[in-house]
Amino acid sequence: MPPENYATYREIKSQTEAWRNALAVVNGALLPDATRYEQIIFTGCGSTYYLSLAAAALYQELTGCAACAVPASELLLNPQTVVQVGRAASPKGDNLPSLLVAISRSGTTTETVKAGEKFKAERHADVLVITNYDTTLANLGDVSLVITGGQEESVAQTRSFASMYVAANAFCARLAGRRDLLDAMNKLPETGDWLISHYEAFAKEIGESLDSDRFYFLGSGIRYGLACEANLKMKEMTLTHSEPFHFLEFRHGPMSMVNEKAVVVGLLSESNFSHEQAVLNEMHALGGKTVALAELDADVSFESRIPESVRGVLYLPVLQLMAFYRSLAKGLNPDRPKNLTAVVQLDM
Ligand code: F1P
Repeated sequence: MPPENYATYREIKSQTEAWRNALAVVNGALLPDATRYEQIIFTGCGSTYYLSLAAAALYQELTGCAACAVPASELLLNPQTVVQVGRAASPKGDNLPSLLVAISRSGTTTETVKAGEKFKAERHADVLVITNYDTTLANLGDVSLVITGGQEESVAQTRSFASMYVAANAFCARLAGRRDLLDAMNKLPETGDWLISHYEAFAKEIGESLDSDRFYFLGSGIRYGLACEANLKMKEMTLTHSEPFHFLEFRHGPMSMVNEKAVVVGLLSESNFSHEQAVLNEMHALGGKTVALAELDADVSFESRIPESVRGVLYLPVLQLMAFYRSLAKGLNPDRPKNLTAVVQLDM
């Protein structure tokens, strides 16, 4: 079957329109003031938990205010282990409230909805929602950013994830008062289109090489959540052993798994390029295949001139295409990952 027959392929290839939609939604929204909050917590499940990791890191980097990311299930079942329970808003109203940013493609994942409801009721917190559908979670949000252009038929998130990620980046830039970053983000869609057309053949070649049987995705700082998401795509679509790590963590044990069947994919930064490239070079010397993505001097070079903090979405399309083509090469259906449904709804 030609790739166009798969919804996943069409969604990956058309995603930059959804990025544009995300920018328009966030630019037009009335957003809260960052200084009103004692802490900001990002939450979601699966892909949207990984998005939360990426967003919390960026929020903290841009605003200097503490932010964390927690899986919605942990916020629901073990809140004392993931947030400062003792610092909940006191009945006297003498401390600042928290802001929960709840992220979900569907807006109907039970853990995320319940965590949002509980957090709002028990902690008198505000809830800001990032989603692709105007459903349960959007109704719960004090502010809801609904990126309808990211909606999709597929189970594995590609266009949806990227659209919500762009929205989260723009949200962080706005709360940090960084108009310059928001303006720079307008160049993302055109750069994304160029990357997709320029590097699709490369993604196909790496994805289709079935002599590789394990993938490691390395990303540090604001890129770690993206490395997690790329690893999830590889698992969901291709049933291949895959793991994410922070770059320098990879030397502390995981590299024992590197051999000629391993692919080590690096989401390199500009700020720590030499430290990160050194890890890839060592893995290459150990026999692994390495793939580098970076602004310049990499197998996939963005050449975007967009500031590092808001260009993260550019890592996604090529890695999504890599998983898509591997899925086809393994005789799988990328639109229907094994054992998965698009939404997890629980009776709890
Ligand atoms: C989250 C999610 C997806 C995953 C899976 C089940 O959904 O975990 O990331 O691919 O198919 O659902 P959502 O809350 O973002 O809609």
